[in-house]
Amino acid sequence: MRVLILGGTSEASALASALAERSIPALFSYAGRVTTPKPQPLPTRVGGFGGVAGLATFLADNRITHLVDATHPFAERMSHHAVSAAQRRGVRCLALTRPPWAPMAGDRWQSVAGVEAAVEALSGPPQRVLLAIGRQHLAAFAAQPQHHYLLRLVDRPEAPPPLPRHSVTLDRGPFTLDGDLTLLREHGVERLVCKNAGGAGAVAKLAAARRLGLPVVMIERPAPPPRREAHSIEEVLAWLGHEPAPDADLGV
Ligand code: 3Y8
Ligand code: NAP
Repeated sequence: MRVLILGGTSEASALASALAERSIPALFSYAGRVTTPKPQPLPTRVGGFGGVAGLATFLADNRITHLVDATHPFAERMSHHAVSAAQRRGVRCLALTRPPWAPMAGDRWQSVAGVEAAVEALSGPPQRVLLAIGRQHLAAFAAQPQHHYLLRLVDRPEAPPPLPRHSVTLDRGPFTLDGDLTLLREHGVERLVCKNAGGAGAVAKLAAARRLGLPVVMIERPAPPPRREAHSIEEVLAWLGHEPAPDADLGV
């Protein structure tokens, strides 16, 4: 057995630790989106594979028997490529993912279908808006230049984003309620824009928004390809034929 984990999420990190603790032969993969990705307890490769064909070749060359797609729910292309490459090579494939967040009492969510719809939702008078969607889609918000944007990024952007009024806060999650309450209060944030990532790593901003009564533009996730899914480390270990140790704390 040799496992390839497509990473970049808290769940991927938890799975990497679980496999390393059991000495299950595995590799970890990052796209190379940030300068210093979190170290993993597994041999790690960084960078794209070169499309479906490149991933299929990688699977064959590295004698991968099981592919776990533990990428983020918005890593749409990678998830489609994983299913296609695994089918092409006859490699077993499983997605480790987390359910989307659902609104709770007190939430003021406006659900939108994608980044363009989120931009459209910001029509109106100037506000102070937290854009907690990373770096890859910032330029789209230039269509609503009237707002002051607070950008939360992992790395400082090489060039300033095309937003006339903005400030940057550098931070990588997982985030905390106290930290996000402080951030929203100190910057006088009036509205949030975020992706429905699910999981625990980025949920703090939603609890903070609820506490402060702030509206949230929630970008709903794209539909994943037809695939087998797991929502816990235990399910992945069972799929691999390795039952979890009885005393293991495998919460993610
Ligand atoms: C490179 C690898 C771990 C994994 C930690 C999770 C939690 C913290 C919350 C906010 C939202 C955002 C962003 C976010 C979170 C976790 C998880 C998660 C959101 C790292 C990481 C990589 C990336 C890539 C990066 C994207 C960006 C998205 C920032 C590591 C830290 C906004 C997604 O500068 C860039 O180009 C950044 C790109 C893709 C989305 C975007 O479009 O910009 N993640 N994030 C991975 C690779 O190279 O393969 O260093 O850990 C991982 C994590 N980011 O083990 O603790 O599980 O989701 N990541 C979103 O949810 O909207 C921040 O600010 O509130
Ligand atoms: P994406 O748009 O779905 O993928 C674009 C291309 O990036 C893929 O076709 C592949 O290149 C490469 N790639 C993506 N993930 C990879 C991985 N784990 N290992 C090797 N190559 C990878 O992906 P994305 O949304 O940019 O996400 C990139 C990374 O950031 C992933 O690890 C993801 O889990 C993490 N992340 C993303 C988000 C988000 O909001 N999108 C949030 C948190 C973490 P080739 O075609 O060349 O193979």
